[in-house]
Amino acid sequence: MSKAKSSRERRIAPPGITRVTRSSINPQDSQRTKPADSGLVDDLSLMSVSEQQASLARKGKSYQSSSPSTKAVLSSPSGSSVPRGALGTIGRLMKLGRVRNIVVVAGAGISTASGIPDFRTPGTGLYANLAKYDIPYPEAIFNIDYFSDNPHPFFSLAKELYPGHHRPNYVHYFIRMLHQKGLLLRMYTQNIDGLEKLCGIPDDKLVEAHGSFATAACHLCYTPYPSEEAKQAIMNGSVPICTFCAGAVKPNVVFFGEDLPEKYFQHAEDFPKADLLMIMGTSLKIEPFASLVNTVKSTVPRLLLNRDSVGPFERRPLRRGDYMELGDLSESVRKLAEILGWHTEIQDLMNSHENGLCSYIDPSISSGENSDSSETDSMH
Ligand code: CNA
Repeated sequence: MSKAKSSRERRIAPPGITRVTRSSINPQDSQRTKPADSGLVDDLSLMSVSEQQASLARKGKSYQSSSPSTKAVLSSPSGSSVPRGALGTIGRLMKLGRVRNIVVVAGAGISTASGIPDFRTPGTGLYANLAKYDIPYPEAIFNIDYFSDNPHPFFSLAKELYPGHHRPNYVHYFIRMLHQKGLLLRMYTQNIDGLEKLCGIPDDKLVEAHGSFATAACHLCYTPYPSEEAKQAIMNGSVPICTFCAGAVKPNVVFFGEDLPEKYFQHAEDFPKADLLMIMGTSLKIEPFASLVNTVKSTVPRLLLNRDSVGPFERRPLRRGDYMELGDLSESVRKLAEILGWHTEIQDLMNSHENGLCSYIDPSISSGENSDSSETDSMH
């Protein structure tokens, strides 16, 4: 135990970078409150919603897709019609070519449609169903000290989360379509299920901020361990043991108190460049990831697609340029895809991929191997 602690304390951040570890504590929200000053947001408010809707937005009401207002349409300069509401606003902006560098921030909610429970959804979330793991408190399952004493609860969960059991869903393919259309600057995901890679989002467009199962290492001395062997051991109910120090090996999923992968620090360049932030399926409760959403320019529109309002979107009034569509994520994303005229293309992509006809995807990705280990380099 003490060995584990001292070992972790030896971890250092890359040169010139403040060491950042994963934490469940959400510090004081640092949302900037200065008024937006760009013409872009002015354009948005003019073209997106009626005065009445804008006023509702400032009071923090969400644009429910099922509400009558979202069924109304506005005429665009090109003569086509776009529904009102958050999706209509963002869809229109995208169609006008005003958005070219989208940063997507995602969480477990994008994978629930693939059959993977998230953390916090009441009833179905992992935190509501932890009795079978026999742990004293929910976060223990991702606590490195707890793992050091007893790796079995995490390994039980890992059996369910290991890539290979689940398929990407419409939301993943929508994000891949953003990339194919040349609009995706980067996707930052907290997920460890590997579905982003599996649907074909390339490594250079993806930051798996909480690591992944693609590589494995000793949790004490960080000696790399063959990921396939680790998987086999975990699937067989045994603990993979480090050949160097006999510590328990774990997949390179970032636990609370552990350093985030080096790739995460790319955010310092990406977020200031973003001209649209899409936040999908996350409760924004885990730091430092959650605070990323506050690092885009104050003039940049942010779209939240989630079942409930979270993070800075809980504030009243909403920041100018903040838009949210509350409800089922797959439905919301599908509506946005329809507004953009991408729905059929996404379905075709999904079908061809599912049929194994899509040559875009690297076969080593779909077989669960990983060709990119750079993100875990800083951990060893
Ligand atoms: P969370 O705290 O469970 O939040 C998920 C959010 O998504 C909640 O606000 C839900 O309301 C929302 N949501 C869930 N399903 C839907 C849906 N169908 N439509 C709309 N909204 C939905 O999870 P976070 O991602 O915020 O927390 C970060 C943790 C979760 C990360 O560190 C992950 O490692 C961890 N996690 C990942 C996975 C995965 O990889 N699939 C699964 C479970 C937990």
